[in-house]
Amino acid sequence: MVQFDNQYKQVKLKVVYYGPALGGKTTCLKYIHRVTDPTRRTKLYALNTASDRTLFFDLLGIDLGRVRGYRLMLQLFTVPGQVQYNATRRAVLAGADGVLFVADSQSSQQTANEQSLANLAENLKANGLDAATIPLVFAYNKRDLPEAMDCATLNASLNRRGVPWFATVATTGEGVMESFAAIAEATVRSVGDRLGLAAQPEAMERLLVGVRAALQPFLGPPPSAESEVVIRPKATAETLSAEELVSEAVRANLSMTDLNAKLDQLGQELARRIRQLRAINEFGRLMSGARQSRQVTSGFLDALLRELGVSCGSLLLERNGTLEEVERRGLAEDPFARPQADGRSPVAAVVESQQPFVVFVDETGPITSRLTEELLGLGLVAGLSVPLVAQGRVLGVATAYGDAARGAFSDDDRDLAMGLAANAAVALAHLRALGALEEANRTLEATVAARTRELELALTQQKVLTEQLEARRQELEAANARLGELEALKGELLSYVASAFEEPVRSIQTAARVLMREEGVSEKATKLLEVVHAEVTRLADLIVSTRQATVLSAAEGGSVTEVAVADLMKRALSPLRSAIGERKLSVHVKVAQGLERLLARAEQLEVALRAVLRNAVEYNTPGGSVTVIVQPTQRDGKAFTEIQVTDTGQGIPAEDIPKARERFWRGAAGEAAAHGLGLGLTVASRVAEAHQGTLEIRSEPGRGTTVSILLPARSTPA
Ligand SMILES: Nc1nc2c(ncn2[C@@H]2O[C@H](COP(=O)(O)OP(=O)(O)OP(=O)(O)O)[C@@H](O)[C@H]2O)c(=O)[nH]1
Ligand SMILES: [Mg+2]
Repeated sequence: MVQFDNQYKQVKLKVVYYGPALGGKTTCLKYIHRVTDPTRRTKLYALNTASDRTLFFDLLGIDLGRVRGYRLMLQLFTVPGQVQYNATRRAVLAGADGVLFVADSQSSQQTANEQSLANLAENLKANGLDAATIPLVFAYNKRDLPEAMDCATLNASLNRRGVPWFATVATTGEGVMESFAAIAEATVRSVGDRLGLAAQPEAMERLLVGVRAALQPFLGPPPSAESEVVIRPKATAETLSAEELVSEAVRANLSMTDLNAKLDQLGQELARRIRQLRAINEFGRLMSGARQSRQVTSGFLDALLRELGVSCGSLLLERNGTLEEVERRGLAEDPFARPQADGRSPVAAVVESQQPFVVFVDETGPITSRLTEELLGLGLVAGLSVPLVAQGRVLGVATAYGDAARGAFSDDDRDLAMGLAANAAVALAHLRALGALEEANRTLEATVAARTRELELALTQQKVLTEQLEARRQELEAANARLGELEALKGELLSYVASAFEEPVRSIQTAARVLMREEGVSEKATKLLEVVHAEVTRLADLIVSTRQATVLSAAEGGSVTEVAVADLMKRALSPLRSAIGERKLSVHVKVAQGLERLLARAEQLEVALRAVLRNAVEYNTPGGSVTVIVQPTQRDGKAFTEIQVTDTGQGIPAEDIPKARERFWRGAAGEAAAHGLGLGLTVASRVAEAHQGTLEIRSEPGRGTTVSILLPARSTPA
């Protein structure tokens, strides 16, 4: 009875080795176990007595490859040959899909052979199986013994259905695999028939070719001996007499072996999982060292195909919203990348859903779609597409294709592919981020370089400008110095000319005045003398103004010397004597003790004092007085020497006082009098400042004006 196991996607076919006691059934299974590929078979489960006589049965699983996506697993059972174990034989025979009858060729055993064959027919019937149709093959064993009857005789007496038969020597393995291949093929064919393949001879043939191909490698000389699992019971066969007990034990043992087989499969699956994890890990390690995306894409597809055991596949990466093929192996074109009936390709669906896509085409079934047709046209039956997802974004799709020999992709295959794809996606995302960073760096460097060049240019330009500016400044300074020199020269010349002219002009002025008062001067002469006096007075005023102007232009110049206050007063007042006399003014001079001598620029101070005195004389009222006091004083806690000049003139209105120091200001009275150039107070103020002092003006209109030249106290010699 065919058993479908959906969990492991496999079909189990049960073949029972039947025959007389000691005929060689167990020896056959041991041989098959020994020669088959460990990845193709389970362990050999045996529950035998100490003398190797089968107590219940022996069990061996053989993997024959895939059919319709299911793994084909042949389970080989032996029965105990001893007559008394019939209940066990019947139980073991239940659900058998095929029988291999091991006959003992020795003539002494012919009766036992015949009895066993009859017993087989009975037990098949008891299990609802048809002895006339069940797949059956004969092995005429122990051909090496001298007592062996010839095969024709054995065949004539035993093989009434005319099924395939083989001459075997189980101890050496002769004919064992051939007879096994025959019963395997007969059983698969019978199962195929029952699964509906009878109507599709080509599909059936492909199935059988697969079975033969699976067994072909083992039809050769045997390798060295290998251990099998032997479970030896404590009790002997003789203690188990009750048939019920035997049946019970058989059932228990059947489930035990079934569990053992499952355990074995689990072990194999675990080993497969570990292999997968190793592969994913190893791949992840490789990818972490990748420096170029080509290394990742090519390495990934190669690893995927290698681990899945296929040779065809492709890798598409998402770029600007479309999928571009970057790798392809073993195919002229990629069937999953082509749009299907709904206009969409399977790979596009994978990108959208972020889920894997698995296809298996049953070559024996009807062609259901264009995709199926395309796959079969390329000699492929299975396809598996997985998305490359990193940080929730699909970067691409990888697809692997398998042929009929490889069979369908299992859940394990899908998990493996997803694991590899996740690693590749992370590696690609990492490389892309790295690329973006490098690009940003390059842009930044370029910007910095450009800005640096601009700055360097600006700096060079600025340096040139600074140099030009400095040259201009030096030129200007030189011109200024020359100008200063010329100015000083002019001042000196003017000062010299003015002082040289002063005395003769004063003399002419005095002479003219004296002559005008003389008795007997004709009227005509008096008129001429008045003209002379007026012109000379104007000339004297011009000289004063010129001297003041030269002082003003060189206020900081001149050296400090010791000045006798009495001399200073005399020199300052001397040009004013006639004006004082004319106005009948009285002049008083008071000098505080200790201030008889001052440290000052003598020429300047004389001009300043004369200017102040001149104002005091000219703007005075006739008969008034001019008082000069030289005294120590304090301003803001600092000591000063004050030269104070007070007149009794008309005074300056308060609002005009700030203007009194300005050049050429003469006040309303001054304008009327039109004397000099109005430089007097300006000059006095500049001279005071040149001595680090100041000029103070106080006035009471109608009563008089007081002007003080304040010089720092240190101006007094020690
Ligand atoms: N000379 C020779 N001895 C064989 C051959 N096949 C099996 N034997 C021997 O026959 C004896 C019985 O073989 P088994 O394989 O245990 O027989 P069996 O059919 O399993 O017997 P039960 O389990 O008791 O039914 C063993 O000693 C084997 O070594 C053979 O082809 N030639
Ligand atoms: Mg046995």
